[in-house]
Amino acid sequence: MADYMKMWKDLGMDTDKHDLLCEALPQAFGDIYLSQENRPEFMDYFNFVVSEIHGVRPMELIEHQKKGGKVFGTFCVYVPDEIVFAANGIATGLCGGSQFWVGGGEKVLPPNVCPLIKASVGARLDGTCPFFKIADMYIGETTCDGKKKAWEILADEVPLYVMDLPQMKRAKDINAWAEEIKDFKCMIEKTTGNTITSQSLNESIKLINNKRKALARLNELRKNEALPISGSDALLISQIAFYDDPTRFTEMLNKLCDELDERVKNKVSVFDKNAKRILITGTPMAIPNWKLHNIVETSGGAVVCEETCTGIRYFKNYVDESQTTVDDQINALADRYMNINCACFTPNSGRIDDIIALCKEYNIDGVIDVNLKFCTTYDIEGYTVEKSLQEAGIPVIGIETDYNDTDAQQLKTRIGAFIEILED
Ligand code: BJ8
Repeated sequence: MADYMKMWKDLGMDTDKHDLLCEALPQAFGDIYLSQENRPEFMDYFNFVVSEIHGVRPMELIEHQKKGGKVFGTFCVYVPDEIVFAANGIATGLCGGSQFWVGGGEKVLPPNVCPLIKASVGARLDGTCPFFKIADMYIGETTCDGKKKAWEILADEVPLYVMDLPQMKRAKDINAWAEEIKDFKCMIEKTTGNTITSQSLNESIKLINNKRKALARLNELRKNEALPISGSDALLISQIAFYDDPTRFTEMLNKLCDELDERVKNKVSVFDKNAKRILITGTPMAIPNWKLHNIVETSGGAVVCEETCTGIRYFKNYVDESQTTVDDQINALADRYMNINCACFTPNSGRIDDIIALCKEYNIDGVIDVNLKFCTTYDIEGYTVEKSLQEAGIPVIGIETDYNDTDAQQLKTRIGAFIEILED
């Protein structure tokens, strides 16, 4: 990594503590990623983005601020990035995915809170992540109880705006979400000093749709029998999508997909033909949480699809680009976003339908339903997920884990045994 020490110091980060993270990350990345065989050449771009994770993009965000632009940190795929970009702001994902930050979160949160929340709070309080320092404002949302209460703690640190997400999907809830997006638009306009027009919103809708289309293209390629890319690499790309510049990311991902098209034509696979095709469903895997994919893919499995917010839920469905007034565009945004099936909603049968459909589309041999410890909504919904899959005759295993590596060996044994029993 180049020398970004001055930038980190200027941001008020705890650079001594941050050095420990900078030492650990390349090792973990090397062990999990660079040790894979036959990776696509174009993964070099994504390797570079990770190797400079606390350098290149933070610098760009600071440059944007120097020109008067604002940066908004988000924690959930329901927050419409389109509104932020339409006001010449930048939205960047902030969810913490490392055990490194959990201790910092536990200083103010009870231990029985999900690690994603603890890591996100810890990254801010410990001053060990530039993204958390750079963001002018955090955008929270009323999804799970843990997040809702964590916003109150983070609000002492940084301006924090909370979007009130309905928890059902009746027509009146979709209307309520459209109203909430309108309020969000007003706040973003006020904070950035820029007016959102139908033209600027149309451009940002296309910008984010194009990112979704590139991610969908990548995932289409994973339906092939010869798998041109590993699930670990696909997860990494999805994680990077949350913070990289969207135009550059889309361009680079499409270039990678061109290479993968060639691989498919030539039947180049990164897995042995006997590898079992696994779908992962459940809680999101924020960067650098690569644990489960690595375990699966070193135990005879190939992850070919993720029904998670760092997978299909992030990019499925596009916003209608044909609307010409801001009000109609906001209704189109509300329609698209309320199509996401998070366990925070009740009922959430759309998610079960999605999982069953994905099993067919991706020719899945078995499903791993993963839950981050203390995530109550996904944990409880796991009962219905597993029951529905069993009724459909699809093998499934439920896993609960966190960011700690202490259960890695035990998980390896359980997942290895599960993959072993899957039929050819
Ligand atoms: S749309 S999954 S990104 S809320 S923080 S719910 S793991 S206890 S992240 Fe999420 Fe939006 Fe839903 Fe997706 Fe559970 Fe932890 Fe809560 Fe979490």
